[in-house]
Amino acid sequence: MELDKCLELLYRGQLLPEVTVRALCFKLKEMLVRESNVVHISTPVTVVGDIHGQFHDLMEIFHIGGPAPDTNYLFLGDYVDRGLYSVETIILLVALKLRYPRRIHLLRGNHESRQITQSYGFYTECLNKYGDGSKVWHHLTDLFDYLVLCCIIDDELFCVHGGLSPNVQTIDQIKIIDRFREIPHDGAMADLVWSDPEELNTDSIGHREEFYRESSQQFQVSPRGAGYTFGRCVVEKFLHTNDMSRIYRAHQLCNEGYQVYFDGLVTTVWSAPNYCYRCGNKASILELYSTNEFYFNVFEEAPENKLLNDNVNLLVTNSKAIADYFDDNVSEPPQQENAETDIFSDAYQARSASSRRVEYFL
Ligand SMILES: [Mn+2]
Repeated sequence: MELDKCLELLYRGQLLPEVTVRALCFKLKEMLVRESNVVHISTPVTVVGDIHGQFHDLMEIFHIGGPAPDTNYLFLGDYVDRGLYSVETIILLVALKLRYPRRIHLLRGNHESRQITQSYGFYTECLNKYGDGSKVWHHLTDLFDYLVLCCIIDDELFCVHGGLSPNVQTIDQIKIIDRFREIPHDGAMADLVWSDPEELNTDSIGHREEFYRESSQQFQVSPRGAGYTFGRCVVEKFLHTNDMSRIYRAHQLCNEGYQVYFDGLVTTVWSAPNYCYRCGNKASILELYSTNEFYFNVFEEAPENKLLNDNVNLLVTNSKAIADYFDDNVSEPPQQENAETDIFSDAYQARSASSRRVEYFL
């Protein structure tokens, strides 16, 4: 299928046939295998944080940020899981990367992983939209192994999904990681996609807590169970060692759409408004015009999500309605009835996905 024809269908939120998805993934792997773990790009570029399958909000991003390829985009990862349209979201981004390889850049997030996607919705969504026998999830998760880990803008802005690692002092150490694999549980590659900055709460610090202050600025075990939290000292040392000025990353929900740490040395960009259709947060994209000129373009959820919410609310408040709505001859054991009121459960996502009509186009 012609790439432009694919894009036309994908922009409308339609699914491509499995054979086309396989071909797109194969082509993109061919392209990405030649890329370094760390790609270098220049401003102007618009930086996008987590999307998590919120396809309508991705459309909103192109609306407010400008369409590709008129606007250059750097996506910081976490395209899949949580939202209801991970498949549509990731395949559109794959096609855009193939069509405009120098204007679209896709980093790997911690959710671009076989293990994580089996727990947070993407695996189930693939099976529900393409059928139990389909290999779409395999094609896409195999592709994830090829995504690059970091990006450097104008030789001084370091971009990564999560953050820094005690195993990484220099950019060259990132460049020698063997990234063509599942995200490991620990080590440099895991830390880059899992870690978080942690700002010291100066209000609560007294002289007796000097020891705490010192240690909290170093790497600490992360409450996430993977990666580390890291403080200002770690950031300053990394930036100085590598002659860079700032770090941009995603990976953490921000109520205002972005969050600035350490007087601007680290910034989180979050691009999933009303995350999971219930968090009520704003989202942003970061428009970088040059190294020191930028604008956080803050936005709220797409109107289509509101309709989705209304449906979800209606459904979760009326179990009879759920039964009728999902009247698709799938009998569920009664003990699972509670699961469907949690719209984030795999059971709910599976039923929701299977209730939508899947259309195939050649
Ligand atoms: Mn993440």
